[in-house]
Order: sequence, then structure tokens, then C-alpha cells
Amino acid sequence: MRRAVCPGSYDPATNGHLDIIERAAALFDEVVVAVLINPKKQGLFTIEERLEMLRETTRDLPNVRVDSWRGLLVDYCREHDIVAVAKGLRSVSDFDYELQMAQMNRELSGVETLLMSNNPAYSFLSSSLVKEVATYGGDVSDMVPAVVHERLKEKLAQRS
Ligand code: COD
Repeated sequence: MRRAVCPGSYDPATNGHLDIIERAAALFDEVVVAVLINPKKQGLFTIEERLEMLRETTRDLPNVRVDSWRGLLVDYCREHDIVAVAKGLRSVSDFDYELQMAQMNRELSGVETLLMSNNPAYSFLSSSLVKEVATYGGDVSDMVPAVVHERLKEKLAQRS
């Protein structure tokens, strides 16, 4: 079985993330969407909430499962027999950072990274911009999966 991981913070998942997950699922036997826990970063959503939203969003993709991990991505890959890290590239600035991480991960463990050019319709999308726009009442309904849109509205209503 050829297994890949789509790692990220997913705080929250956007349509750009989902596009990459779907395309990776078409290439590999199994794809794990892994929410990487960064103890230094306080997110808007808890890890459990991010996992729930991702499970709901990917439930029609039979070879995709969702998990979380605290620590190095390469250790997750070793423990779960993962041969590739699948990611999306939005811009030249993404490329610089992603290339550096890909090289580091390969140096550490030999794991390969597949950098997929993103769908141009989602080039401007990031979790942080979506949160910012939603915080000020902007419409992000076309930018995130429906379940994320609902949870985002609930979360921001609780905060105000
Ligand atoms: N279109 C296409 N792809 C997108 C889009 C979009 N609009 N938005 C995001 N993506 C893809 C990108 O490939 C991105 O890398 C991935 O989704 C995740 O994005 P985020 O924003 O959810 O997550 P990041 O960038 O915060 O995730 C960084 C990681 C958690 C992957 C990284 O820090 C990591 O691997 N951490 C674990 C610790 C570790 O191993 N560190 C050493 C790294 S060398």
C-alpha cells in the first residue's frame, strides 16, 4: 500500500486544502490528513474541532483518514509507513519555504515530498486570511467547506 500524508495546521481547513487532499487521494492508495500540533501556536479551533471538521469534510473520500500528531512530521511518517508528503504550492514564497522543509525532511528520513501546483482559484486562500475576513463580517462561504463555515460563524459569535 502506498500511503501519503497531507500535513498542516488546518485552523481551519479551506477549499484550497480540500483540493490538495482530493488530488492526493487520487494518486495514492491511502492519504492521511494529519493535523500537526504546534504547542507554541494558539489556534482559533481546538485540535479536536479541526479533526471533526476534517472528518466531516472528507467523509466521501474512502481512502482518506484524519489524524493528529505532536512532534516531527518525519517521525509520524516512519511510524505509519508513509512514503510521501503531499502539499500544495500557491506562490513563489510558498515554494521557498516548502522546498526547505522538503529537503530537511528528506535529509532526516528519506521521505519524499510531492509539491502540487494549486488550483489558481484558491491561490489567495489561507486559513489566517479566512479567519481575518470572517472576524470582520466578510463572506467566506465560497472559500471553505460548508461545515467549516458553520463552525466559524458559531466560534466567532461565541467570542463576541
Ligand atoms: N491551495 C493549495 N494548498 C494549500 C492552500 C491553498 N490555498 N492552503 C494551504 N495549502 C497546503 C500547503 O501545502 C500547506 O503546506 C498545507 O496545505 C498546510 O497549510 P496550513 O496553513 O494548514 O499549515 P502550515 O503551513 O501551518 O503547516 C506547516 C506544517 C505543520 C506542515 C509544518 O510546520 C510541519 O511539518 N510541522 C511539524 C514539525 C516538523 O516536522 N518540523 C520540521 C519541518 S522541516
